Amino acid sequence: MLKEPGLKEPPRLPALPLIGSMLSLWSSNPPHVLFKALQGKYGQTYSLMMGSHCVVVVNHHAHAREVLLKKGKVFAGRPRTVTTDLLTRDGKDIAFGDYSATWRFHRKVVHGALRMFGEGSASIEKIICAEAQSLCCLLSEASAAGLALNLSPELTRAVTNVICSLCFSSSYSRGNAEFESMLRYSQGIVDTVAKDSLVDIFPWLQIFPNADLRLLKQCVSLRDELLQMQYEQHKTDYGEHVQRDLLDALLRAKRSADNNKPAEAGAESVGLSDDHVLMTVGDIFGAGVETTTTVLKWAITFLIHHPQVQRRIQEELDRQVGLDRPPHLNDRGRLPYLEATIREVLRIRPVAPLFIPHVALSDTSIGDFRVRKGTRVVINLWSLHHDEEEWRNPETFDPGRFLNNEGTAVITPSSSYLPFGAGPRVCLGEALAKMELFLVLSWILQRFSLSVPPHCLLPSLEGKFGVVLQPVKYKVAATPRPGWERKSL
Ligand code: HEM
Ligand code: PLO
Repeated sequence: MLKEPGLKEPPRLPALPLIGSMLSLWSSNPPHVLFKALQGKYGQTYSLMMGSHCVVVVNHHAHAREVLLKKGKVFAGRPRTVTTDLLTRDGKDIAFGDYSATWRFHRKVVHGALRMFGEGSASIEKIICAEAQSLCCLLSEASAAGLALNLSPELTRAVTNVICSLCFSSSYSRGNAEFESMLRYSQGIVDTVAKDSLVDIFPWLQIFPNADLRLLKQCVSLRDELLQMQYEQHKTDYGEHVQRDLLDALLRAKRSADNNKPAEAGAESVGLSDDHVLMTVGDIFGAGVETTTTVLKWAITFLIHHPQVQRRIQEELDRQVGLDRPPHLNDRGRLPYLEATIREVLRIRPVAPLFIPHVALSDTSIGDFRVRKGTRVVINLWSLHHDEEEWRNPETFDPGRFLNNEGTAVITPSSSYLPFGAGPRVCLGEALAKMELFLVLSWILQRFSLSVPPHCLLPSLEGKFGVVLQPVKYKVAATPRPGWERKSL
């Protein structure tokens, strides 16, 4: 055990044998809001018991940075839970997989492949723009017919097609039965996985009938069927010299690991089972779809609440891009107000307000607090992004806080901002997500103004907490902007 002098135990919530701190956690508030409020009584970093597991909750950026960056490797573990084990065949993926040589190899292969097919490739911009265009055509048809739309399935399809093309070189058309099935199973998984539900805290509850667990198992087996189909197809069509997509890249890495030839010079020779390949591509697919779609939905929710922000983005687009061409990725530097708006959306409604829990891989410390090996560490990003000491009026949606005084460049005004995490477990899709958010929002706002349909209430700004924090369903009216009424899209 760590015997450094001066280290002390973090303040601890009351705990009873077996049930842990459950009585103090009983609340109608979602966990990120409750954990923020508990700082008042216990300080910024405190511990609690979830069943038999010790959990340290971190609410301040200095301690969060120590966990993620300074001691990133020490805190790079992940806990095993009943629901994530079901989703990932016992942690054979990247996001929920524990820190190991196979995990490091995996992350490296996927990171390289994402750079090759995603961020680093000109064609990804074309793919995103094609999806943005098809989304705009749909808005135009709906508006001509005087219809308001629930944009959620349409945004999901656009984002899914980008990730499908990256992972499998395929895409879905509107109304495709496989896509409809994917929408249902993915929502089922988001609603039931990794929420610290009772069965994750008390694994023995599995022996009793449990509706959530049943739903999760059904959804996971539907997802696995779709992934397996793609995998079989790719194995049949695989050619040593062409890498079409991420699945081909994983197949190549697997084959060279199987032949005991490291995929790259210096890489460790660790095996990749079929399950590892399937679960990893499942991760990228799931993360790729649910996160970016959720941010787009939050962005539109806040834009509807703040028409003046919409107008300012549109003025910037009119000035910098005009009416004669669509926005390109290399316009990003010329559109600081849009960039600032995206940053503010990611601040005010972080996709993963509690990240995925980290685990201490050895005895260590956070600040002056002793942390034992095996302790789970929850970073409360909600507290970081709503810290009154760091952000003026943190509950107010104000993109201007991310601009310099002249309004000409984006800035990050506080260190208490980590929407994609940091360190060894930093998000793998940050660059791709930023490209998608920028292109989809700029295409839509260049052409349309968004509002609630007449006689409807503004959409709720309260999210539904799950493995991602999602906005509730609502309808949007899209009105073509002057100059775009009859223009071919
Ligand atoms: C992990 C945010 C989009 C793939 C994470 C984490 C956060 C995050 C906060 C957890 C970090 C931690 O536990 O310390 C976001 C946001 C996104 C986004 C805000 C969209 C705006 C994506 C996309 C992909 C992706 C598009 C895939 C292409 C992943 C993966 C992990 C991850 C694989 C797990 C990394 C690991 O555990 O090593 N993301 N993400 N994300 N993200 Fe993202
Ligand atoms: C989303 C539902 C999918 O069907 C499966 C899936 C895989 C990876 C998960 C993702 C879900 C939710 C968002 C997660 C992502 C891995 C990293 C990402 C948790 C459950 C974040 C934001 O941390």
